[in-house]
Amino acid sequence: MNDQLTSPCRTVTSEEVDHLQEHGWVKLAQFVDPDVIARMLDLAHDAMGDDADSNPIPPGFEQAAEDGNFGLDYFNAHLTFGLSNPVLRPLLEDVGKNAKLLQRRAAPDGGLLDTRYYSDFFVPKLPSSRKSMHKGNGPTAFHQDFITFAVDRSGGMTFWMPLEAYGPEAGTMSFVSGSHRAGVLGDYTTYGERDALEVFPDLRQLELTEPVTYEVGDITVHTHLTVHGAGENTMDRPRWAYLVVTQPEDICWNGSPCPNFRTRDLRQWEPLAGERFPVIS
Ligand SMILES: O=C(O)CCC(=O)C(=O)O
Repeated sequence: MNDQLTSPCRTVTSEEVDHLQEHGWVKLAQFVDPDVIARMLDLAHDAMGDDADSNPIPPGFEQAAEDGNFGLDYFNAHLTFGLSNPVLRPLLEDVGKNAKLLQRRAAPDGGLLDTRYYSDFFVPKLPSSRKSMHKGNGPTAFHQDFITFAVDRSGGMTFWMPLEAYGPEAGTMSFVSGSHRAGVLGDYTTYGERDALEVFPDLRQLELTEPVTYEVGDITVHTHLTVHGAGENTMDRPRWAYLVVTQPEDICWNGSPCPNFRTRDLRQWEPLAGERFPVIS
């Protein structure tokens, strides 16, 4: 394997950019070099164990984990801070360049607006048949991401990268095509036992895609206004995936508490910039 993988991703086509703009999501076939995916899978195993459930439980939450009350239903999220990792950094830089094309927002001074890094995570979905320490073994209820990220404007996107070939049995992504034009639909925690399709039945007028089948190197990208979900992982092993979240260059904090970044030293409406949120396009 080449130690200096300087170009882990190909460039998106204009058809792919149009698809994202029209439907709010796009599948990018063979977007990431499979060698890079193999290295990412190794990193994920190192960080989370072969069962994707062996990453440490934060101090003070051990009993909650024993009782099944720690973590999210959707996946076991592990923040990766990939910009400091030699495998992930070149990938994040390629993601940034492509995010700029997919975002396709004109900059005030001409050209296309740049994109910023916001966060990256390993997000294995654990087998639904087994009890786990971090939960993460349920379906991903249909939801929108926007309000969860505590930012003041739309334009953000998530690059969803499976680390192996998966089909629907793994709990792969489905999208409500065109839902990115439906406005802001609230935080998923306000839906109780329901999901966005139940709370906003108008969404049922739109096309719901089948769960996507991914070969190694295929990924999907969705905007933070696009409603999406995934089924349970019915396999007897983890569904390994990696997420990169990008934001438009002029993004600001909206002032609300957020688990994704430290807000202590920020002021409301202040740009999310500097070393924590670098421009990557
Ligand atoms: O990985 C999943 O099942 C869900 C991912 C998701 O909700 C997201 O990328 O916003």
